[in-house]
Amino acid sequence: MKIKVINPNTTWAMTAEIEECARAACGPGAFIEAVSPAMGPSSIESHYDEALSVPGILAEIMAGERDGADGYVIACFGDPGLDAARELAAGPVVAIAEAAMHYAAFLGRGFSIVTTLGRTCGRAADLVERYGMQRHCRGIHSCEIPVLDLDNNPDARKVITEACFDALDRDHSDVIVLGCAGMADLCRDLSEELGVPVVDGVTAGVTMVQSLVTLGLSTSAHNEFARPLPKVYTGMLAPFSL
Ligand code: 2AL
Repeated sequence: MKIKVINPNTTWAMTAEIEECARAACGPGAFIEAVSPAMGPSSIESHYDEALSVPGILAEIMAGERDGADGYVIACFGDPGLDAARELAAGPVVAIAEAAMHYAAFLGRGFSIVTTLGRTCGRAADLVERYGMQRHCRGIHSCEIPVLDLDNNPDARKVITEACFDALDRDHSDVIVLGCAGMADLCRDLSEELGVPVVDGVTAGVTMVQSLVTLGLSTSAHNEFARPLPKVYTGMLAPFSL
């Protein structure tokens, strides 16, 4: 089984870290390939970044279809391009905010999301509504560390840990959901330190796709997610014509 993990930002060091976490979660039963698109923002922390990450994601889905990928993970907590990716891919497509929230709902009565910058909290709140998670999500918190500083700021782990403790306390929640793919490597240690389940969307996403592929399940192409109608795209988008 081949699972393609798309880190929609173009920071390959982060992609390598995502790949390592995804491989450790799936074990030998799946071949994981993590990629960054050839075009797009170096990190995603605004609506503008997110919108401009989508063509690169869709190009990677198209390439994955040619290369025989069995399923995909979109590894950015804004879940960019998810619906469009589902229209293109034959196999299942799972995005990390979606996967993490569903896993967290199995593990306690309420979860708190701890993400990077405060300006990304609105998107996370929209996704909570989109996935019907209002009953489970007790709060969305930021640690005010930009995505690309997660690996460079020597205080990042400490700041995120404090934000998680604070979230558990303020929200009376049982579970933490990590709000960025770049936090995947912190998941185990945080869980030990906090004493509650901590869900990272990358590992939730790949194991979810692994399960769906194992069960022979994929996106229904019956109605909305049928393949897009063929038409001409112009200008820079010409390669996207179907
Ligand atoms: C993210 C993420 O997961 N990757 C990225 O570049 N930005 N999300 C976030 N809330 O910062």
